[in-house]
Amino acid sequence: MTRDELLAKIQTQLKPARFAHVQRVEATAVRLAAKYGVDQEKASIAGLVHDYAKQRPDQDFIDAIKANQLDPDLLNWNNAIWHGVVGPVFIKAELHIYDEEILDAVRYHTTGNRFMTPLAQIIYMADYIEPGRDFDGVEQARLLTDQDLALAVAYQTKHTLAYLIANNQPVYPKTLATYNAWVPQSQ
Ligand code: DGI
Ligand code: FE
Ligand code: FE
Ligand code: FE
Repeated sequence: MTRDELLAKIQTQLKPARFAHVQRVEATAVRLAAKYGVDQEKASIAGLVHDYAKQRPDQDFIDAIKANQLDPDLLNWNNAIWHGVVGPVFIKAELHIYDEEILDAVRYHTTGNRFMTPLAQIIYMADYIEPGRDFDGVEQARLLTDQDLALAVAYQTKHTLAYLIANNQPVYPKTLATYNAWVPQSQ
């Protein structure tokens, strides 16, 4: 599939604002890949597909979790978690992308993971700092991402966890595992 064909398929799944976001994540991820010696084509594809499943009905995810015998605890969560963790089911079936490093970058883009390849770290950060993002701390996150990817991953993970706790949100266990793996050792 060419990039234009991939873009056209993604566009059918996403509203315009979300489609614009994934293209900014792609551009940010390709830039970071060049800087950090990561495969730029993988960064492009992972950036474009990371939110592919973001606007699907909940029932699609419930069906996919059952049909693929994924962790039944996933049924206790929602789209915020599903679109990353379960998204690769749809990316494989509909976009025919099977590269496990790309699929892992999608799986980990929301919660992070104990182990993340440089590609997964880049997608995690590109999603957080793409030029359309505007929140307290985003400038610091942008500076850190250009200086030290691991410190940037730790920064995002800490701030996301603090945000969830401040807002009485449930913390997905993998988000906490990401915190434990990346934050204490970053000091
Ligand atoms: O899909 P995006 O909006 O580009 O960004 P994302 O996939 O990084 O985040 C989606 C949402 O998930 C965002 O509102 C933060 C939220 N989130 C991240 N970790 C957790 C979480 N929500 C809950 N409840 N628990 C988590 O551990
Ligand atoms: Fe997302
Ligand atoms: Fe994110
Ligand atoms: Fe995103």
